[in-house]
This record gives sequence, C-alpha cells and structure tokens, in this order.
Amino acid sequence: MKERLYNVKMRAAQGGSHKKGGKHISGAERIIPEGDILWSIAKLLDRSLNHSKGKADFINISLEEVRTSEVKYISSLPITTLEVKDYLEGRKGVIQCLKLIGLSSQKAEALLNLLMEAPPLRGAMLVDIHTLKRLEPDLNRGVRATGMDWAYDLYPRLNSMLEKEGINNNHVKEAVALASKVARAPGIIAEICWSDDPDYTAGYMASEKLGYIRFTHLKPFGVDKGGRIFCFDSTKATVEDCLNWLENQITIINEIKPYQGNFTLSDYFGD
Ligand code: PML
Ligand code: MG
Repeated sequence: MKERLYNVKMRAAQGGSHKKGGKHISGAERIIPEGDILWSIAKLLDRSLNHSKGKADFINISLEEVRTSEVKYISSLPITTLEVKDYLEGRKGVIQCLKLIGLSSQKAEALLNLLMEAPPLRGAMLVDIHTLKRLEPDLNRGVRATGMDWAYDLYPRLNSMLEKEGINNNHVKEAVALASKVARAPGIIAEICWSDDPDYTAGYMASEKLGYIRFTHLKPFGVDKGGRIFCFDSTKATVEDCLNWLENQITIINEIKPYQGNFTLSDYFGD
C-alpha cells in the first residue's frame, strides 16, 4: 500500500502573529509521506528561527492528510534563466515577456507598476488584465496559492538538475512548484514575482506559454518587500474557478521538464 501523504504548512512572524500585526518572516509548505513528517517539520522550524528577515516569535505549523484521489498531477514549467546586470534590466525583461504572450506595452507596464507599488501582502494580487482591478476577496491579505509540491521521489533528480546550474535552493524549488500550479489555474495568463528576502534579488515571470523565466535580479539587494501578481484574463474563466484551483486544489509535480539554459536579454528576445 502507498504511504499516506500529508500537507505540512509553516508560517512565521515577528512581533506576534500575522493576525495581531506581526511582521511576516517566512512561510512554506510541503506534501510529504507520513514517514518524513518529523524531519520535514524540523527543517521548517529551523527556517523560521534562522531567517534573513529576522527571528520569528510566532510560528504556526499545521498538518493535514491529503486525499490522494483528489490530487492533480502536473508537469513542472521548464526553467530558463535570463542573466541581467541589475533589477532595472530584469524588469525590462519582464515587460518583454508580457508582450511576447500578447499584452500591449501599456498593459505590461501597468501590471508591473501594480506589483512595484503594492503594499506588503502575505498573498498575491489577482488582477484582471482588462480592467487592471484587483479581484481578491480580501485585499489586505491577497490570495495564497497553496497545496503544492514536487513528488517526493523526484527530489534527487530535481536537486541534481538544479545543482548543475548552481541554483539548488528552496527559493527556486518552491517558486517553480507554485508557478507550475498557478500557470494552470483557470484564466491565469502570467505571474510575476520577486522575493521578500532582503538578500535574494532573483525573481521570475511565469506562464504556460513561456515557462518559468528567471531573472537574476528583479529587485535591489537589501530590500525586504517582495510580492506576487497573478494576471487573470476575465474572458477565459470565472474568479471563483480560479480561486478554487489556487486555494483548494492539491497539485503535485510528477514530471520534471528539462532546464532550458541561460541567456542574456538580447540572446533570448533576439534584438
Ligand atoms: C521567494 O523566495 O519568495 C520567491 C523567489 C523567486 C525567485 C526564485 C528563483 O531564483 O527562481
Ligand atoms: Mg520569503
């Protein structure tokens, strides 16, 4: 019989819980077999207590069994890295990617501006590409894509693929798991993200069409405000279906797409 699977989630804050206004320090989740629960919780605890954003004094860890009949298995988005000299060049690259998937320059710039100007949120903004209006039910929180991971037995292969590229870290693994889920959500045409960790400047633009496009810099070093925007085409799906996929559907990556290589912007866009 197959081992039972559990969704383990951790969220940590400093200065009290998130609800009481504490500063968000770290959040992560895994979907793991029963036998690895203790090890996995220890790793998540260690992260929240030794984080570059500060030491958490509120840590919440939850555990829920996953009904395997309700899991959707998906492939990972293929990863490409675009090497940029700084975050300004990176953000130009994001606009070029948004144009490649069919958005006008004006829309692409407006979406990026929304992310740059967003208040710090625990979740992502969900924005209609036609009206540029935010659609999350709770605008102070944003929407959190949750319930995703790589299949447990894929990790050795994933680690060795990322190791070869010098990017075998939690940021990449967790972001690709999340982006691979989000790109398959009803109505989502793209996602843009950069980290809230002050010492991690890389970010990405992801879409079903282009895959997971990493930029070596999307924000300046030392900045602890990150964010995510999910770009939603309201002519393709209802917000309800989209939110249901993002928040309730468990997705597990059971197929790794090959790494696509490292490029400069001019190599990649051919200009
Ligand atoms: C995060 O860690 O909060 C997001 C990281 C995004 C970039 C990860 C990467 O290097 O591809
Ligand atoms: Mg972080």
